[in-house]
This record gives sequence, C-alpha cells and structure tokens, in this order.
Amino acid sequence: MYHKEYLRQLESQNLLLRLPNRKTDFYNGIYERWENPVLTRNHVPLHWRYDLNTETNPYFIERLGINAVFNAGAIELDGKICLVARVEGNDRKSFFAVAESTTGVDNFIFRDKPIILPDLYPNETNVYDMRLTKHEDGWIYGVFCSESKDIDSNNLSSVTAQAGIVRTKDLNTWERLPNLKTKQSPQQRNVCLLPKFVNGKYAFYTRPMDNFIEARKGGGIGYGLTDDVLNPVIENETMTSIRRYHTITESKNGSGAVPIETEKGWLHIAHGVRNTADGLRYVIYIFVTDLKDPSRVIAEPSGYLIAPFGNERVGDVSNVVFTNGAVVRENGSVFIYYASSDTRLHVATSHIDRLLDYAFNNPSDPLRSADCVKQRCDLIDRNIEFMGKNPNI
Ligand code: M1P
Repeated sequence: MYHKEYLRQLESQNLLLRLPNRKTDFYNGIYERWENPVLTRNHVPLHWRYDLNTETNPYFIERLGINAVFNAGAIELDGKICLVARVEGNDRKSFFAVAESTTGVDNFIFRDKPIILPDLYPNETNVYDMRLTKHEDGWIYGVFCSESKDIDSNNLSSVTAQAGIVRTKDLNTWERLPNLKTKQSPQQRNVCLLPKFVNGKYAFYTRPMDNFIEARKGGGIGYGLTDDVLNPVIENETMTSIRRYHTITESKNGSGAVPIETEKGWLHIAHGVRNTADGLRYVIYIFVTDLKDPSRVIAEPSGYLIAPFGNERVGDVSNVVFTNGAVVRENGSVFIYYASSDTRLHVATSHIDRLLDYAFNNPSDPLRSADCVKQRCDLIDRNIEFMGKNPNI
C-alpha cells in the first residue's frame, strides 16, 4: 500500500506536469516570455526522491532531495524538444537528466532515469551545463563542465574546470570521449561544439579562464579547431566576442546555446557578466559570427537580450539568467531555454527573422555615455520627423 502523502504529492505533481503555459504580456518585439518555468525541482519524479516503500519509509521522508533544475542543453529529436537539464541534489552535486515535450513550452516529462555518464576521471566531482550539438558527422555531442578537486592545492575550495565531451545517437546511451585540451588555457567552462566542420576540423567555442572563477584577463569567448574529436586538442584559441569595460560583459562572458546557422551568419545566444555592489549580474546577449570564418564577429547589438525579470531575480545565485540551449523549428520559430538564478528553467520564444533583425539592426554599444545619448537623440529626431509626416496616429 502507498503512503497517503505519496498519493497527495503525486496528484499535485500530475497537475503541474499537465499545466498549460501562457505567454505573458511582456513586450519588446524580440521575444515572448512565458508565465511558468518549464522545469523546476517539482518536475522531478517522486520515485527519484522518495523511498515509496512504507515499511522502509513509514514517514514518507524525502530521502534524496532535489535542490534545483536549471541550465539545460536543448535539441529537437523525433519531433520532440529534448532538454538535458542540470539537476542538482540537496548534496550540491549535479547530474544530467533528459526531459521532453512536444510543445516546447510546457508538459516536459523526465525520461525513466538520469543519465549515467561513463566515469573516466576519478577526481571529477561535479558535472553541469551540457550543450547539445547535432553534428554533421552523424553524432549528437554533449559538451559540459567537468569540475575536479585541485589535488595540488591545500585550499579545500580549489577546483579546476575542464570541458567534458560525450556523444550519443538517442540521448539514452552515451559514449565518453577524453576531455578537451586547450594548450593556451589551463581551465575551461562554457565550451560548445559547432554543428559543422570548419576546414574539415571540429570547431569549438571556448572560454579560457585564469582560475575557476575568473575568466582570462582581456579575453572573451574563444574559438579553436581540432582534427580529432577522439583526442581533442586545441593548439590555438583566437578571440570572438570580447569583454569590454563598462558593458554587460565586463567581468566575464561565455558561449550559451550552440550557435544557430542562418543565412547571415552563426547566431550566438551567449551570457555576459558584470559586477555590481550586490555581486555579479548575469544576462543573455546576442552576437553573430561569419559563416566562413566563425571566429569573426559581424554583428553585436548593444546591451542585453534577456535580463533577470520579476521572480527570476531571486534564487540560489540571485540576479542570474543563463542559457546553454535553444532549438529552431523548421518554421523558423526559436525556443530559448534560460535558467533564472541557478534555480529553475524558463523558455523565451522568438523567430529567426526577428532575432537576425535585432542582431543586425539594433545599434552596437558606443561604449561612452556621451555617445549613447547621441545615439538615443538620433532615434528621437528620426521619430519626430516620422511623426511630423504621419500626424494621424
Ligand atoms: O552561477 C551563475 C553561473 O556561473 C557559471 O557561469 P560562468 O562560468 O560564466 O561564471 C556557471 O557555473 C553556470 O552554471 C552558472 O549558472
């Protein structure tokens, strides 16, 4: 017999899993925000958390709690949108789990069990933030952060971050490849693989780091090629979208969703970090790189695309929005999966045409107040002229 509390919890979870999502009235012409998060800790199946046997768990105590479900890689597979979410236990360790939905905006259901990654690195303590790439070589690659204790340091909190790589055909069975080696950077986070070969090589966007927290000084989002994905080594990293003083990327930036191939270039939905009196603030921004030379930035509108809004502002790491997954459907609609404050996962929807219009036609950052106000007055003047010619609004 099941515990009566289990039946109550199950009913309330079933309601959550069936809850239809709705667009909010947020407007900026670029994307829509949706009312409910698409994944939260409450979406995780009860039998992943509770011992259902009333003999061994008479009080129906949660034995293995879940703290948060957030930063998810995303891909369309067999007509469904599949997310590989970062699921963090109460014990602070993350693991990956696949959740799928036909709509992409609601009713995400976790597959039977979490992903078991081949355990190649004995010092690896934590794994998170998988980017999923449907590569033209026929594999689906997952590139994630593999975090290990720094055994050479006496500091208990000293850690190293590397890019782990796995591949699969079905998101069920995963083959682990060696971690990416980047000759110029001892640590990496926010690495992702481009879906196409570049000059016959595998192309990665990287994020060189000086240490576990700090991105490389004077750096930004890197780019490098490797001949062999089974022994992935990048000899030279060049810079793409670089960090700039007094912008949204002053402290750090990093690749987000796997870049989307468009007729105008590779569309990147990335994250930028700035410091404030209240700590770091993470926002999402867009840039485009050249199709032939994916290290060359050809458009980067000023400021952020998505910033923490309303309830999104508060969570385990407050004032954060972060993305590592987006899906483009055949009709051009785009689903951007972004997490808020390292706690839950949301979706923003748009269209490839709107995102490209934004990327190429919104002005770039002139970097100084004096020039920003001129940029705004120029917009106002053009509108006054337009309104003068169209008085009947
Ligand atoms: O806590 C905010 C984010 O911090 C890290 O991003 P970055 O490497 O740019 O600092 C990541 O660990 C990410 O998971 C997290 O959401």
